[in-house]
Amino acid sequence: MSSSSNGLSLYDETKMPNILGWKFGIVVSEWNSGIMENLLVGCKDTLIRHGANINDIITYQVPGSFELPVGAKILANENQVDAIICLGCLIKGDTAHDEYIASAVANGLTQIGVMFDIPCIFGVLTVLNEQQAIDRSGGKYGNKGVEAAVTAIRMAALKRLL
Ligand code: RBF
Repeated sequence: MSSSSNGLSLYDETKMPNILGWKFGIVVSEWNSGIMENLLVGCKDTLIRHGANINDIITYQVPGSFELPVGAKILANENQVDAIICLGCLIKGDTAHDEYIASAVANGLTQIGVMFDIPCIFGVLTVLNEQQAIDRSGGKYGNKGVEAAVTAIRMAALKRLL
């Protein structure tokens, strides 16, 4: 996977299912709020464009990316959803905090997905600086919020098929 690719931001919409009636959870971190707003809008718009009802999208806010796994667990315990999308933005600083947090979140979300048997999508930017985050939240490298929504739809469809 190339860091400069548009990934799933450019995808074949005709191959996507109609998701009317499907339920989705979104857990979104508050850190780096401008970036998060763009990821969230891209994510919600994509679900709605493919047929989801706004009332079937449950959004929980958590303080930071580190809290995403527990936020996802609370959401999974309280709601029957087809998939949970976790959105965050970790920007590298002077210390290694970003590596510890990213690794904890990746492990935590994997556990939640397996434990609850619900697709739990890692929509966390792990970038070196703010410009890289801007480029990936509606900028020249697409919007990872859109990609997270597309992945959630595809995984939810796989689960419904089986
Ligand atoms: N949370 C984020 O979502 N993005 C960040 O870039 C981010 N940077 C942090 C830097 C430091 C030094 C610390 C201590 C926390 C940071 N957090 C960040 C918050 C973290 O995810 C969590 O909310 C707090 O550590 C409280 O558990």
